[in-house]
Amino acid sequence: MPEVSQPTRSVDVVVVGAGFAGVYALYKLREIGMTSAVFEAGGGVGGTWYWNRYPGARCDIESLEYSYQFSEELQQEWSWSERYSPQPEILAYINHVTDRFGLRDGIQFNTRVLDATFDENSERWTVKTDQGDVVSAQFCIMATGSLSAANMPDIEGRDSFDGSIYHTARWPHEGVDFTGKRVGIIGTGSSGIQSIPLIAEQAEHLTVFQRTPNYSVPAGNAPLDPEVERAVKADYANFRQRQREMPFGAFADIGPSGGIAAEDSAEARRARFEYRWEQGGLPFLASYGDVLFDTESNELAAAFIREKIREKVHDPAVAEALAPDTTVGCKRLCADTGYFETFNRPNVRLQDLRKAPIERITPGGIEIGGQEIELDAIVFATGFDAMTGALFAMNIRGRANLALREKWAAGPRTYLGIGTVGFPNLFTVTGPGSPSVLSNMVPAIEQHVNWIADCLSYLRSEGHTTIEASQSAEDDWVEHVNEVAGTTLYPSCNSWYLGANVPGKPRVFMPYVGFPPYVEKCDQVASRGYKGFKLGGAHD
Ligand code: NA7
Repeated sequence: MPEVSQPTRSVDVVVVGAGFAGVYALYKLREIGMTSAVFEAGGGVGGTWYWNRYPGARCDIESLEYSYQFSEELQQEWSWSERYSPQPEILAYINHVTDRFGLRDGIQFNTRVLDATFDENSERWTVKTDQGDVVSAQFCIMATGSLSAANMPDIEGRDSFDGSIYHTARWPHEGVDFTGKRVGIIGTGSSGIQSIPLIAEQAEHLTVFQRTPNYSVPAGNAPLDPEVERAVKADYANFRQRQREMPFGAFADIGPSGGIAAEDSAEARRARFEYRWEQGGLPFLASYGDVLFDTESNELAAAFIREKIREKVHDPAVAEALAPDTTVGCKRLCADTGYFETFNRPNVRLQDLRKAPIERITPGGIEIGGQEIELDAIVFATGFDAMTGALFAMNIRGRANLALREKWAAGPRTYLGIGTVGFPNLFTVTGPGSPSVLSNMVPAIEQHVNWIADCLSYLRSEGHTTIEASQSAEDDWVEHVNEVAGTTLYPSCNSWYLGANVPGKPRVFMPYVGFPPYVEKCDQVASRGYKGFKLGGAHD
């Protein structure tokens, strides 16, 4: 007999997670007069910005854009100090928002949701936590984040290491002092590329274990120009509108993109790439309109970055090892501050794992080719089980006791990235099948939470008790997401967008490419009475 626990509490909505999505969901639920229970595994708000406290952690979207827009007062009163915000400032911001809108008392911290089960008779979810809560709710909002389940590779001997082991996504709150230490860092994605220059400055010696070299463009971070801030704040609504019209919902003022790289003259192309390089960060991918779509244009952009790497890195052999040969932008492009230059330091060594992989971790370090590299500390900058990891960490069961993990065993299947067949009244914020990580996350979160709140109000006013994606809408949406991804170069490398970084994970492109049209599609679905969803209750 399965253990039956009686709910200790009954609410309209359970929200899982108190990052940017969960905090705003709580705000909206209160606004529409719905009761809620919000559970957060961390000891505070912030989600990814609560956990990722590694040195150099910083957003790759500009501060004035990576922020909420639901309150004009909030937009006006908050001041960012840098063009790209460092993690402590983003964490301070989300804490400010939580307190300014009186939301903290609605969140239960240090509480991990273990289980969410839908009962077809009562049409309610029962949610259980590791703190013994058993809550009955009509709806569940999974605000669990796209990058929250850390990927910790199971390397032989890991537990035998005598020194300290860290993961960038679980960084100690008190910080780490690497002074006098021999440090090894595994991983050269965004977290590695941001932290390596700072760890190198502090450690006695740093060995960088690189499996795949990565493209990175200097972020061009700087103190936020007060003139820029004044201009944006003078007409924030217009700025947000420009931002909404951009392909990734960000970089409102980077200037026109477009054109075909291969058709420009070599001089004009160099000038265009140089301009974007100087501009810094992700806008480099907007050098031409076809960089993410056409192999030849992509290779021209990639070759430009490789040339820059060769200019920066003094040792030609190290420069070659650092120069990627894959599609640029296929893995998320990194934005760095002094990354490649770090390899000119005498205390930094690059260990190219393509030549010889890690054999094992030993009590004294990392063994490669029968040789031990002696280390006092190992940093795993090995990323996340992205987009589905945090959902699968819970036991989510829908109709007929179907587990979400089973339903998505061959890859996530959703309608609009918001709902999935067999799991009525369960919403995913920026879930797989929505633009999520291929858009500016905070506005994407607001758009989803607004849509969900409007939907809940509609269901209530029309007397519906359930909402569930229809099979045909879900099938069509999954096909559409795959079709659009197939027109791009995204599926051409082993990225976390595809789940390729986690052994055994099905290789399926998870985010939806197409931010501005997506918002229109969501609005159309809502305005047509939630077309593609089955609404139950009122007229059944
Ligand atoms: P990423 O981008 O997934 O990078 C993880 C890095 O760790 C990447 O270089 C991986 O190499 C490497 N990795 C992962 N597993 C291993 C093993 N077993 N051995 C050696 N190297 C390994 O994660 P980040 O945290 O840097 O960034 C994630 C996102 O956060 C980023 O895109 C921004 O959106 C913010 P691989 O490339 O798989 O060969």
